[in-house]
Amino acid sequence: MEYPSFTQKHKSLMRKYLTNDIFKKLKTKITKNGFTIEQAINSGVKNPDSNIGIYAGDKESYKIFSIVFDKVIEEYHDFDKDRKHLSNLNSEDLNTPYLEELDNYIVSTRIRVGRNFDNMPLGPAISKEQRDEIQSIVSNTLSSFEGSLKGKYFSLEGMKEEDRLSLIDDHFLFKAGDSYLEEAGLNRDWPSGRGIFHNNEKTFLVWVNEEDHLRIISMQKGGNIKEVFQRLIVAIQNLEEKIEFSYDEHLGYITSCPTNLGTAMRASVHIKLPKLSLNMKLLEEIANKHYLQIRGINGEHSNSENGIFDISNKRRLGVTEVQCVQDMYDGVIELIKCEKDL
Ligand code: ADP
Ligand code: IOM
Repeated sequence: MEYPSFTQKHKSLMRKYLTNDIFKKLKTKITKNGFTIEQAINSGVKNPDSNIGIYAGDKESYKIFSIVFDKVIEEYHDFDKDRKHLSNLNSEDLNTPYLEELDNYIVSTRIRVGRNFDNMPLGPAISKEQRDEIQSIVSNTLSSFEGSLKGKYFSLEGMKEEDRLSLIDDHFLFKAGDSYLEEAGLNRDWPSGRGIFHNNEKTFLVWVNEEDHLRIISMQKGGNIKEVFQRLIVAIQNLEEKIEFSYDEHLGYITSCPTNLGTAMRASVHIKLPKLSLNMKLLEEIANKHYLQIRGINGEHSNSENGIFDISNKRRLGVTEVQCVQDMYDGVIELIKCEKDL
């Protein structure tokens, strides 16, 4: 196995920290699920524009390949490896007052967490049978949900193409053929074992077997962030009563991409900032100050359209769930103030 031939275009954190010397130390190591450094970095090698470029095949990957993972994690989350991860799911600790004016700017709010079964490899190393088993356990568990969380599971296999495309267009479902996931081994056996659960209002959704075994999502129109958070927390607690998820004292919830470790939470708004969109330097300055990430409105690696951006918390590890949402809210308030002043 040779050191990858990186080019000037390779800009990921993996590329930054995977020196030839480190690669030599890691290239003969293998986890119990048969996952290697070559598989871990394949996405970042084949997709030079990857931001991170490295995935874990299992919890053990974070230990065996720690010389590179620790550096990526430290830089992305601003998290030093001797700190312990902390959790706070109490919505009363949020300071995110809902102001009607927010709805003039915020089109929709979405908060999601990733979760992975404790007793299974992560997506990049999972087998078809294991993936199918997860789908079956999750869809059965969700079928017992009542009240406002009651809904239906739709497997991707057998879903009408027009229904699939309309769920994607409306921002409810993941896309097919993502090249970053493809090269990470996450699209194997597609579409088998994948699907989506949602309630009638499509305010509570669960993705099954995309980048993580589960993505638990709460979303709605407008900017009532606390309401979205509260719904999500109830859903997480209901699921955690039935399924044991992979967790580590230091790394928090274990996820396939190191950006999602910790809370595995991304709290985002789709927000109209037409004036700021003409001054990206200022937009980025405010985003950096509040630890925010700017995405386009069709998911990761997409572009903004008509001055609408996806703004979300960047740090997820070493900060609590409440802090993730607070980062996003505080930054959004400053962005709106700036938009108004322009
Ligand atoms: P993830 O949040 O799981 O990392 P993506 O960035 O790929 O994934 O986004 C997944 C989908 O969620 C996309 O269709 C995206 O447009 C949608 N989305 C993200 N944030 C919001 C939001 N605040 N409102 C509506 N849709 C959103
Ligand atoms: N989460 C993952 N899809 N992403 C960070 C990939 C990348 O840009 O390396």
